[in-house]
Amino acid sequence: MTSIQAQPFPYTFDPRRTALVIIDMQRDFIEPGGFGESLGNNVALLSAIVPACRAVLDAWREVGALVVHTREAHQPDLSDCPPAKRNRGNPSLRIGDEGPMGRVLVMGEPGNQIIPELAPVAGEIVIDKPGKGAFYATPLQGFLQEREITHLVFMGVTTEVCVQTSMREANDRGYDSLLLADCTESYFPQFKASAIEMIHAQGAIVGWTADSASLLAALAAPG
Ligand code: TIU
Repeated sequence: MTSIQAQPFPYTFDPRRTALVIIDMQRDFIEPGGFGESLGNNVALLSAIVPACRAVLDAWREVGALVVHTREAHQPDLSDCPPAKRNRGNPSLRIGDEGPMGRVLVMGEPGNQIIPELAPVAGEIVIDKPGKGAFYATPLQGFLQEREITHLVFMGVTTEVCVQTSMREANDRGYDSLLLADCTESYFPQFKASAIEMIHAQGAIVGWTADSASLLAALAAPG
């Protein structure tokens, strides 16, 4: 077992039973011209976490533990995109519209791909999810059960939307989850800070939070 410094108290896990879950590090959220920018957001905030995410991903791959990538992605016919989601707000580009990186949030389009720095490699799981949470309408729980995974370490975007939703879904399914605070970002810094507090408040009501340095130190320590 490995134990690392975390909030509100140390997080203990067995890497063989733990998956690194990277939420929606897609061009649509991180690069100009995608869905995130079409909602009126400054995407530069999000790209700042890429080096920290890459360092964790490299260390995790070195250990040989499971990696899961998610993408917020809809079928080309939008049959899995409720009108309530497509019509929400006043985006300059709606889901399914043709944008500078192809059709927004549609599977297979250039903007829907994970950024090259964090691209999946053979043996890693890639989950296309139509909602904010990684478990809703996806095969994720079955894949984790097959591999006897009990703990999840989260990174990705955005903290208070898809990351927090996925952690709450994981919590209700019995997983012990850790969020790496410097490997997640929001278009709204105050929402990131609040989400992190909400997650570890009340004795880890949703899960734990820690800086990636704690995890990297533990993974590098001789086992
Ligand atoms: N992946 C994810 O968080 N989807 C969003 O739409 N996030 C926003 O913050 N808009």
